[in-house]
Amino acid sequence: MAKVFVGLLAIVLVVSLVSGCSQSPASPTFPPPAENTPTSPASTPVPALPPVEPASAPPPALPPAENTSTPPASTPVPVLPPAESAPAPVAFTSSNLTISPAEVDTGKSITISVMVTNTGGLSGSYEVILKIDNIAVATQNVILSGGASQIVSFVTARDVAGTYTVNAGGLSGTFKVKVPPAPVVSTTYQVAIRGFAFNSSQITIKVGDTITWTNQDSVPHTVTGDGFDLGNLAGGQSRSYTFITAATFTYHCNIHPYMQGQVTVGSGS
Ligand SMILES: [Cu+2]
Repeated sequence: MAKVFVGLLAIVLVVSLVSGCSQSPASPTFPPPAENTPTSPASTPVPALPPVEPASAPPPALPPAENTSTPPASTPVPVLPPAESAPAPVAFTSSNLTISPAEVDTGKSITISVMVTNTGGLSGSYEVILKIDNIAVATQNVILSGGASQIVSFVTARDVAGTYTVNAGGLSGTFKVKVPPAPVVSTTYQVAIRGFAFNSSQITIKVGDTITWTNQDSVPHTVTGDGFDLGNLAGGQSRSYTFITAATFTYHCNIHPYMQGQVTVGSGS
């Protein structure tokens, strides 16, 4: 009989397992098998993830690529030697600006000079520009070997009085142009000696003026004054005297003292 019960139990168990019926009292024993099924499928996906990581291995491969690219980048290094072979580029400086004379009459020449130096090691050219009142009026081109200097000169003139600014080769200065003093305009006055008298016995002149006396009589007369004496003037003879001092001069004829005259010399403003 006991064998029969065991056999029935076994059958019940098998039937319940096959049917998957949870209503049987043996259901508590099912959970373990159920757990096994879920865990095993879930565990397989997880291992699949690690393979993804190997895919990230390519990055390590990139570095080598970079290494190969860097060598080309190092090619600029060869460029450095050429730079060393050109250590003395052309470079110009200006110095010693001179303006002579610093003050001049209108229309007179002014010489403007500047020293240009090539401070570089190579020969080169430089254009010196002369500006007067910020307007370029002349240029000169100089060619200098490395370390050489040259004085560049300009000559100019201005017809209008005033102060002018100069810029030559970047250096600045000034010069002044002034109107020359008005030329002294002198006048020559005529005084006749006629009829034993000085015609225009009183005359007013200015410094620098000249008086010419002419003896129109047939007898000699003299023109004798304070500080001047023209001596004897024969009939028809003329003599002149230029007054250079502002003053009043009286004069007479030594032969005929009653013949008198006066010259007033003004400063001429
Ligand atoms: Cu006289």
